[in-house]
Amino acid sequence: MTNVLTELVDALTRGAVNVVDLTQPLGPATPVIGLPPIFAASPGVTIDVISRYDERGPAWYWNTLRLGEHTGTHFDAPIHWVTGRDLPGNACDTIPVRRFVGPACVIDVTADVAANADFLLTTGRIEAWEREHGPIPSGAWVLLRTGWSRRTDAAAFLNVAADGPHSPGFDVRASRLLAHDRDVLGVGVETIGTDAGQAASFDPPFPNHTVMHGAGKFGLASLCHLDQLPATGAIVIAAPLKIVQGSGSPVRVIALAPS
Ligand code: 23J
Ligand code: MN
Repeated sequence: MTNVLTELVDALTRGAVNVVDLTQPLGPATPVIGLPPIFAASPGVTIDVISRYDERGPAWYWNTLRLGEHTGTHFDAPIHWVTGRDLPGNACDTIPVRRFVGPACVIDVTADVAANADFLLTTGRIEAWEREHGPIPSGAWVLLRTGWSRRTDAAAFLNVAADGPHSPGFDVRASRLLAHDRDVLGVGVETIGTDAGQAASFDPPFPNHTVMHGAGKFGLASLCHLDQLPATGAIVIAAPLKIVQGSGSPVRVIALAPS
């Protein structure tokens, strides 16, 4: 007897399917988003030892964690944004688990971002991608491959200038196309957040958060290894911690990809 799951296990064993880690390490060196100073800031990561095979606990090692929900590779739930505050199933503990698994559409704009750190994905680029790869299916993650995760130095990753941070993102019309016309699960990015670095001054401010979360869609930030995924054909698994009324969560994002 075979079924799709025994075939999957067989494909994993044969190496026909790879498990790709799309997650950045999470620790005290993890950079956190800098918002305009009039807004409250998220803290960095603190890890304190409770015991480490010592007088505090002779046979066990464990730590306490302090961190913001939106730290490192993380999930954005619709309740994160005011536009999604009253939607059903909008928080980490109430989103149906079915929505934590979906196909990936990877849009590669690495060359554009190398030339312009403020690059925004446009509807035209999405439509050009669809002419090559087919329509973005309902329930897919759209992953914006920018090469930004190669910026391993925190200052280069945040890329803050006198006028604020500079990093790529989405034109508001692209966010609307993906959320309203394609019914995606959400968008995933290699940058610190799913809006462009300069998005605090856009109209509306933080347009991707505004549109996606208002439509009940998700976000994934600080992804890596998107260059190991095909444009279509991979499956993303991204399940946030079941934080009661959580607005987001650090997450281990993995993809199943054909070898
Ligand atoms: C709060 C305010 C603005 C932004 C963000 C959080 C994020 O990017 C986030 O992690 O959701 S842009
Ligand atoms: Mn976030």
